[in-house]
This record gives sequence, structure tokens and C-alpha cells, in this order.
Amino acid sequence: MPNPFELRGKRLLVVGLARTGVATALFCAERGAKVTATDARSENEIGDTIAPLRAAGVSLELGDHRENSFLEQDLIVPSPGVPADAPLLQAARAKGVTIWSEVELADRFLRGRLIGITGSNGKTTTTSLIDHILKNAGFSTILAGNIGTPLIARVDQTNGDSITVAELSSFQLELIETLRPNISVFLNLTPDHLDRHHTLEAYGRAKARIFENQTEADSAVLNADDPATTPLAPTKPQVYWFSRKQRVAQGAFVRGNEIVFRRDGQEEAVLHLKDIPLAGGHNVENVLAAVAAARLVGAQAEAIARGIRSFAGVEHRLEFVAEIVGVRYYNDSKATNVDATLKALDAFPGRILIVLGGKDKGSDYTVLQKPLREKAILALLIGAAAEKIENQITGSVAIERAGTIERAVEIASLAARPGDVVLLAPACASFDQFQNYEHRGRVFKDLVHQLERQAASTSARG
Ligand code: UMA
Repeated sequence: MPNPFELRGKRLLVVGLARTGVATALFCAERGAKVTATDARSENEIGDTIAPLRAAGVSLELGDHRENSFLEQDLIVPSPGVPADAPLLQAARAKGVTIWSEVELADRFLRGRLIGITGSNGKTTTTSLIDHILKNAGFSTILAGNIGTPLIARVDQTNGDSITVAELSSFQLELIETLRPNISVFLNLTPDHLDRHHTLEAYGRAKARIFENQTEADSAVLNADDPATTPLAPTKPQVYWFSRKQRVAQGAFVRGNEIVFRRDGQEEAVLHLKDIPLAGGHNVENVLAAVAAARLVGAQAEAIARGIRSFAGVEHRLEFVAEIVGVRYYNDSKATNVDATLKALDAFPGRILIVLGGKDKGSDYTVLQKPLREKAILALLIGAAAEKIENQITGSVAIERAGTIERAVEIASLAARPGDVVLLAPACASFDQFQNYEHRGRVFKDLVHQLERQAASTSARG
């Protein structure tokens, strides 16, 4: 606990009352802070998740934000979904109010070691995989962060021996001050969230803050194959690289058919590529990063290999849903940007019917043209970004404006032939039609399971 923070008696404003805001407000109220919590949504829209806040004595300002409440605080904790440059936060900043993300506050109460994982893609898989490997190797781990459970909701469960494995997003990292992972992992940097960060440079800078407070006693793990992340390598922590293409001086790499970890001139084989239970070349990178992080924490090569072999994958990440009359359905709802969709397309040999669209984040979809031409037979467009996507991919593949995910699955099921793949990998955020990407993925899976039941009853009637 390097930077303890006294909450008792502090005036504190929590902005946004979804998962992060509710957990933060409760945590601070329980520790004696005078907490106000505000959300642009009305009480009706938010629902009963805020009932515990009332009981804890949090004062609520719902349906709108009040400027005065932003100016008269000791600390403001905006949720990740609230832009850091929102005018009310700017005004508070100008008055000298401290503004921290929830992970910054949480880190001040965290005990034990912290592994922080960031990157544009693969964070969720790598975070889950590191947690799985370490649990299997006998470590006491806590999984939290952008993966879905706010870090602050888990800090009370940490102790001197625990290892917290936290997925950290650019939205969380851009508002840190002293947060310092013992091991930081930076997977890759590709365009995403440009509606919030405006430029790739600013987005990269926000993510690179993961290294900012690390010292010589800490380690940083970076992707040697990604030219966008290599220039961001820090100078203070020990740097370890991972690579699919080259042997690295310190870190994890592929040699022939094996994954090898190398440190201080010593090399050890960890596992065979064929033992990786996840599809796609990008998952080899995620495994390499996880091998390096787990080895640095002290897990032995054999235990790491066992952990990887027994990893079942992550929900909404190239998740196999069902095979219905020879057509395989995959849910990659977590593909919320173009790069993730490119990786999803790359994971299959061809004949893909892909569901694309949702809320645009200022993305360039023209880069999808080539893989769509080569691998896809139909693009089903949904959500608010449909028109932009259609304009940018037109001519590369047959297009259907499905509008909704329900219609997209229906059209796909009628158009697909045995051997085809129906893939939800939308390249967009979900918030125009769904609560979040998990909700979108669950709706997709429910629709596919309905089809499965229909197909079963048809064949039973036979
Ligand atoms: N709101 C306001 N005022 C505003 C803007 C928003 O009041 O000006 C309110 C909204 O009405 C809503 C709340 O803020 O009630 C939304 O907050 P949120 O979007 O931060 O929701 P949380 O449930 O707290 O989810 C956040 C992360 N969301 C985002 O980063 C957008 C979740 O990551 C994360 O799992 C969760 O905290 C726990 O840490 C999601 C995500 O999409 C998965 N992350 C991005 C990504 O992975 O690419 C970064």
C-alpha cells in the first residue's frame, strides 16, 4: 500500500452510476467520505442498482449533472465511460479539484502484487489467461478491472500474498497519478476509441501511462512485433519482450514449434504451439505475453504449460456457440474495433457470413475490404454505423442491411450452407442497441440457441 489515501471526511463526487460508479461510491461511503454520485441518466433509466447507495447515505444527483457539485469537491472519480475532457471535469480541474480514475483510487488500497494488462486487443484473453495460469500454479489471484469487475470492488479481498491481475483500459489509465503495476503488459496499439482520444498518439500516450510510475524493481512486457508499441518502451522497469517472429534478448518467443522463455542468457522451452487451445495467430501473441508475465511472477514453466493447455477461452472472444446443420456460429462481440475484426477474419479459412456494425468510434472500415473480399461471402450490417460501413466496404463483398441482430442472424441462417461460418465480429461499440458488448454477445448466443432448438425439433419431426 504505497500511497494510502484517507477518505474519511473527504468531499467526493462519483460521476456515472454503472458498475464502476456504484462500486466506487459504496467503497468511499463505507470509509466515511461525504459522497455525492451523479449520472446523466434518470433514476428510472438506471434502475434499482443504486438502492444500496441510498442506504449507504450517498447523495444522488440524477438525470443531469450540476456544475456546482463538480466545483466543490476534494476528489472526483469519473467512470471510464465519461470523457476525461468533459467540460464539467475541465472546470473542476481548473479549480484545482483532483480527478482520478477508479483504478487510481483502488490502487491506493491494494495489497500484494499487481499485474496490469493493457493494449488495444487481446487484453481480456491475456488477463484471463494469466489469472488462470497463476491460479493453477497455486498462487492466490484476484481478477478485476476493465474485464468487467471494477478493481475497487475487489481490493478488500487482497492481502500481502495476493496477485491482482487487472485489465486496464486507456480510459482508466489516462486518469492515474501513482498507480504502479509490479508487472505491466502492453500487448499492442491499433486505432480504437479515436472518438475519445482523437489521435492514435494520444491514445497510445494514455495507455503508456501504465509504465509511468514503475521503478527498476518492476517489469514491463511489450510486443516486439508491433511497431506502434516498441517506441513506447519505458526506461526504468526491466523490459521483457515477446515475439512470434524473432528471438528476443529477454522475454518469450517462438522457436520452431515451441514457445521459449529467455532470461539472463538462459532459455527454457515452455510448450508446443499445438498445445495452445485458442484459434488465431493473435492468440499466440497473447500466450507469449502471458508466459512472460507468469514466469516473472515466479510460476514454473511446467505449471505455465499446464495452465495454458487447460484454458477454456473467454466468453465473447471468438467463442464457439453452436453448429447447426453444418454451419458454425461464433460470437466475437468483444471485437469492438476494426483491428479485432481483422483478427477474427484471420482465424477462419473462408466462407464467412459476418455481422458488422453498431456505434461507430471514428474508425476506418476500408481496411476490411481485402479480407472481406478474400474470406467473406456476406456482410450483414446492423446499428448506427451501417451506412458508413456500407460506404467504406462496398464492392468487396455482398452486403445486406439487416438493421438488427435478430434480422442478421435470421438472414445468415437462411443464406449459410454447410461448412460456412457465421461470425459476430462487429468492429464497433454496442451502445447504440445494447447495454454493452456482453449484452450484444448474449443476445446473439440466445438467437443462435433458438435456431439450434428449431433445427433439432425439425429434424426430430423429420
Ligand atoms: N455517464 C454520465 N455522464 C457522462 C457519460 C456517462 O453520467 O457524461 C454515465 C452513463 O449514463 C452510465 C455510466 O456513466 O450510467 C456509464 O459508465 P461506464 O461506461 O464507465 O460503465 P461501467 O459499467 O462502469 O463500465 C466501465 C467500463 N466501461 C467503459 O470503459 C466504457 C467497462 O469496460 C469495465 O468493464 C467496467 O467499467 C469495470 O471496470 C467496457 C469497455 O467497453 C467493457 N471498455 C473499453 C474497451 O474494452 O474497449 C475501454
